[in-house]
Amino acid sequence: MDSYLHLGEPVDQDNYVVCKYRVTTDLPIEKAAEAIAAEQSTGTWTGISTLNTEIFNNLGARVVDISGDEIIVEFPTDDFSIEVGAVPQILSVIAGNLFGLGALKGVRLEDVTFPKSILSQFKGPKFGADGIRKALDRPEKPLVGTIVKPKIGLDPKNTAKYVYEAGAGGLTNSKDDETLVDQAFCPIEDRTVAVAEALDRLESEGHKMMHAINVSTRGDKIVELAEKVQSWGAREIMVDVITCGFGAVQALAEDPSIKVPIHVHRTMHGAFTKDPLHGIAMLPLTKLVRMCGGDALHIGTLGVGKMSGSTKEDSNLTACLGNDVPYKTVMPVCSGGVYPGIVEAIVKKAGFNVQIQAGGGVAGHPGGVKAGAMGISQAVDAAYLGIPKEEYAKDHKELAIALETWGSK
Ligand code: RUB
Repeated sequence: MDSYLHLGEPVDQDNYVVCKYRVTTDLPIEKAAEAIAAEQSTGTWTGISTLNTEIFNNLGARVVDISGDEIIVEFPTDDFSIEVGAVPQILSVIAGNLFGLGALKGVRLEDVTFPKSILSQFKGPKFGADGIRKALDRPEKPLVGTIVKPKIGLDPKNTAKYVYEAGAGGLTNSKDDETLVDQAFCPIEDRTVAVAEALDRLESEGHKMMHAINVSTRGDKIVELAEKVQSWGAREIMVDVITCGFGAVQALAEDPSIKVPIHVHRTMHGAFTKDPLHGIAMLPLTKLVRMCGGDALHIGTLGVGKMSGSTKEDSNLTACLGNDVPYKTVMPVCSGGVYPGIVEAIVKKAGFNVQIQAGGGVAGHPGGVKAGAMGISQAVDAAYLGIPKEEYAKDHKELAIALETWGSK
């Protein structure tokens, strides 16, 4: 049987799923790379009598490059299900047992690229960034949103009041937080109806806004819940993709009865994205969310806000907005410890085609939610106009107070 090592051979993006891993090991890295390729394709810890040359040559993974602690492993497309678009089996191949291999001290999936034959199995977003902008009548400026805070505890009436004040203060978006779905203190139907009334009132006052109702629940109930929430007036739904699964996003996005955008939260991702030497980087997750049909996705604050993350998230911007895949774009959501004083820095890194989003950075404003919304909207306007925030704050007191309260970067 030949080796899994095919070093120096050209990477075959057309017929293989190509993965980049970062490997930490005391073994010679070639050995570690072979162990990964074997475990994730046709091998195991020892030779086996049942593996013949034909299986090995047709389905064996190939290590095509080793540079320092980074290896490139490509998997034949025949290693993957032929059923129409199935992320679970893809992840079992590219991000499965390898994380537990005793031979490795650490291994991190840094990136993955799929051939057209697999990309074509997925439909991507129904709306995408452009569809969300069209619905909000906001063609160019960054979207600006909030997360209702406290993340749990407000009743439907006060949730709707928060949303109305946020919209009246100029925000384009708001959302449930990741832990709010259908608790007794805020039943999802009552919340959805109350928020819908607030959004209708804002629209009658000339302000278009979306609020994402969190429908994260068990797989066999999530489409039904989303249909109900839509019938109660929701203009956007939210799914926690890691806790619900990529299949949940895909089921909602591909269901013709769901006619509102899907805001994708990524809570729990930190369990495997945070360690730079072990786990899965955000980039593969971002690519899978776009394939499955998320219309907006949290990608962090490009190293500026509260959630740790390097500027490698810039690659997540490309994965959301790039034209290298046959799908609509995904609205990148920059959130997590955001406040007006860091909006300029985020927009400088991310550009205008993003959704800037703040919870504490709105609800924590000394003037209350509406003033907080005005403050961050003013920060976004300043960044869009290219006016330094300190300058813009001279004529915009809510921004001035926010800069005084939280400072700036
Ligand atoms: C942010 C918030 C979100 C985080 C999640 O609230 O509630 O859950 O954005 O992090 P606040 P990420 O603005 O008060 O920090 O967006 O990185 O997934």
